[in-house]
Amino acid sequence: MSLETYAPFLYNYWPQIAALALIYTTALYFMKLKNPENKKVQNIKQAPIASQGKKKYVSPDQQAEINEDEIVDDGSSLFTSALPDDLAHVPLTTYKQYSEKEMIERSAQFYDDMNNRRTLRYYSSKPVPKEVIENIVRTGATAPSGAHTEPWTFVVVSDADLKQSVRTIIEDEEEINYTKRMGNQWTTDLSPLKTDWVKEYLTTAPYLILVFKQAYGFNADGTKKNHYYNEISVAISTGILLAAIQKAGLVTLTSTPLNCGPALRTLLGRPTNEKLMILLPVGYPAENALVPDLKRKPLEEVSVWL
Ligand code: IYR
Repeated sequence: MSLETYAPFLYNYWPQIAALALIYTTALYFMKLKNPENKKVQNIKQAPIASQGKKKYVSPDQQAEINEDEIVDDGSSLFTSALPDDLAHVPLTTYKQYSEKEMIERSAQFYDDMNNRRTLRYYSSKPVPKEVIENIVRTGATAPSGAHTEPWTFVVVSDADLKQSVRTIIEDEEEINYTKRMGNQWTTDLSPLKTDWVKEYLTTAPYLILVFKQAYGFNADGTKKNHYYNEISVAISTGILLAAIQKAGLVTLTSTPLNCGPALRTLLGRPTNEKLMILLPVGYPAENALVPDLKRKPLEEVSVWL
């Protein structure tokens, strides 16, 4: 019952077979190294960093944490709309027209208000009425969305312990971002703004609004519901939120805590179809708060008129 009797080929050629298998697995390994894109989800910690050069640089914030834009279409011939089939179409009674003079004044006034908006990193802990924040969030949620799916969740945090937990998660991760992930070009670009991984505003600002996009939703029967254009819908909503914060006389910071999404989502008890897009501390400015003296591009530089 020796190998020689039962598998003479294997017995005679095992060194050659072993060598071939080794060459084959080594070749596979190197081909994978050269072409990592076929990996479905890249681990953010393995992202190529800028200083390593050569390879096309994909910044960590360009890498999706979940596969967000999967559109469900099972080929069924029995589709039902997420909105009621008999949805009424009613007269536009809320529209208000202004004279040309009023339009010019109003648009100039709004530009002036918005042009005075500044991203702020230093906050007072002075309390803000909850009703103001409720109105701000309501305003953000007036944004248009793909097929009116309203694919957003605004998580409003005012609890001191929870704010501290948010801060700990973000500071731990941001330290790695600044020292390892962002790369020299990115940190050099940011250095005039004097930012770093210490985020005091996360505990001093009376409110944190964490804006989540819902990559998809659920129908009443539990099946997946498509949230078309969910990312741009949430981006528009965030813009409106910023305008509402400004209009209320408060300040904020458009913070995008890199690689903290899943940990914050878990901390706040949000489901896996939701992905953190932006975190906005909201409050009054700290006394003597400084802002970088930035200039905005003039109209001629930001627009083309044909
Ligand atoms: N998210 C980091 C880094 C940062 C990135 C950009 I782009 C900025 O404009 C500012 C900061 C932070 O919040 O510090």
